[in-house]
Amino acid sequence: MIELITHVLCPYVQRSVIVLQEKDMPYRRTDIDLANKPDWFRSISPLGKVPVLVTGERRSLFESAVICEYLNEITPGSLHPEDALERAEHRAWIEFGSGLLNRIAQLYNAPTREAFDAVRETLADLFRQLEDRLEEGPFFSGEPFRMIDAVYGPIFRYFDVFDSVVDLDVFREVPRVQAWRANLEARETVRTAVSADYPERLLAFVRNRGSYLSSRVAEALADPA
Ligand SMILES: N[C@@H](CCC(=O)N[C@@H](CS)C(=O)NCC(=O)O)C(=O)O
Repeated sequence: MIELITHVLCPYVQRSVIVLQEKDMPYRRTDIDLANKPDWFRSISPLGKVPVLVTGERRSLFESAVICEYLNEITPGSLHPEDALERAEHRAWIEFGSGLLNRIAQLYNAPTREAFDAVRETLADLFRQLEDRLEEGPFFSGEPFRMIDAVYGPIFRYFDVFDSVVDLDVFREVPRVQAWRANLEARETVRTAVSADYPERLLAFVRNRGSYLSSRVAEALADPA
């Protein structure tokens, strides 16, 4: 049985989980504490990062993009387009998604209101660029659900939680992005890639960053009304 070494909040883990679920692959999930990494984890994760996939033969693979490609290749059907150029484009926009994740980390770590607003504007610009690339839904390139959709589900999930405490306003005039976001949110494999208490856990994590957003989360939690 395949084992995936995971962390409850990690968006790169979520990509791998979504692909496993899209491909109907049985797997076992082992959550670890990244603040207190077990010794066995260090020996299978050269970069000290999750996800790590441990195959049935007990061989380990690290890096989510590599894991997702491997899972896609060893199972029937492909989550990538058949056309080579289209496939390359998808991979390019997957990389764009990783850039978005770095910006999201900058957002929740921004120490001041000014720094926070600057990252917010950058994110709004990035989503506008994405809007220009999107075609008719429901997914990135229509139907069917692709690997790239597995990458953006976890990205949009952050905003579902952040929006509950602060009006970020990063999805301005991007109706196709908004529709894509809603369709991913409704997808069973995307929804179930995290546990039911993910929003509370994410808010607790952000609250402890000592950042501008931490103070907004603290305010919201103290007075949910
Ligand atoms: N490029 C890596 C990024 C994975 C990554 O950054 N994982 C984070 C958690 S989301 C991690 O394990 N960080 C190590 C740490 O916090 O010590 C991938 O795609 O798998």
